[in-house]
Amino acid sequence: MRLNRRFVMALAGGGLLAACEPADHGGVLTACDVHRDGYPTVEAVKWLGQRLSEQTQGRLTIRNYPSGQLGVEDDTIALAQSGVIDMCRVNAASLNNAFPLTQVVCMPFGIEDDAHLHRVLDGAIGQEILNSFANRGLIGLAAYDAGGRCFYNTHRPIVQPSDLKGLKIRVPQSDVFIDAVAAMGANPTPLGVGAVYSALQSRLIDGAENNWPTFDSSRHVEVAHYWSNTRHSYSPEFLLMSAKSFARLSTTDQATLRELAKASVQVMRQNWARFEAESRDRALKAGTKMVDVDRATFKQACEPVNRARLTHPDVARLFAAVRAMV
Ligand code: BDP
Repeated sequence: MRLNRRFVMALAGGGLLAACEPADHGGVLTACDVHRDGYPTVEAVKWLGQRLSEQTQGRLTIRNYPSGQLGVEDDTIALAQSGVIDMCRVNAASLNNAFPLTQVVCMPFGIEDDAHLHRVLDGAIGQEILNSFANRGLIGLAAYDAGGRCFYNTHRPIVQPSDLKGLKIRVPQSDVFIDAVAAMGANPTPLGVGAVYSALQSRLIDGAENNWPTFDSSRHVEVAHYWSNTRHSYSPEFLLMSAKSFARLSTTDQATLRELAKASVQVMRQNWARFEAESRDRALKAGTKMVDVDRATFKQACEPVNRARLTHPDVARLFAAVRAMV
């Protein structure tokens, strides 16, 4: 983390805005991700960068900083808003508090499966969410899959909400997740995803909730052996661009970038399906004890959490539309 801050400070001190200025920097757009190289979100942005470079005859390229090199997602969102970096790929959960429309794709048990999520993201609802980032200095370029999030812990199999009682479960910095995990019976503990491995190891937390790929690639699989198939949220990933950096591009380059970002969604989906299955198989082979749960009781426990969000008229309107697409 200290290194990340040093890096950012160096950018800030060393003419960081020049670093974002395509003309001064050979058109290098900086992007970041908390995941490592090879993870489907990182690969999708790499694919996007290669096509962008081809289509602009090398004028524009993307330099990606994976593995959380630029800090936790909350920090990278702020860096993109201020134009210190050009792009960030973050999960919708990190956006829930500042961008309420993102809540409609995170609210517990709101999305049923990948196909339902695709229908929502590919249509008017997805577009409205992407457009909403412009309210606070960001351009929504793409929304990527993240699969179903499930609980995993170091103590015991969780099959019903009462099994979560007394467990400290790490959650992203999102009121939706904090409230949902509390409603399901656990003690929610917000932390950056990069801190989860050591927090599990040191018993600061008892578990977390995430998808198979994060469980496997962030090595949580080594310390938490009980996995419960709750699939309580399909919270997707977003690729966002700094509105300041976007405004510096010509309208033709803006259109090219938007089009390629859209195309990268399909590339990512194909990679994702394979990567998710491989991650799950690897985790099961490594000894993870997977249990199916009574999803109806978890869903019921979360109803007040979702009801409380419906006081926001746009969230209420979009959430009703999401449910109508089941
Ligand atoms: C993963 C997302 C990542 C989030 C992480 C989290 O891919 O962007 O940072 O969850 O829970 O699934 O914080």
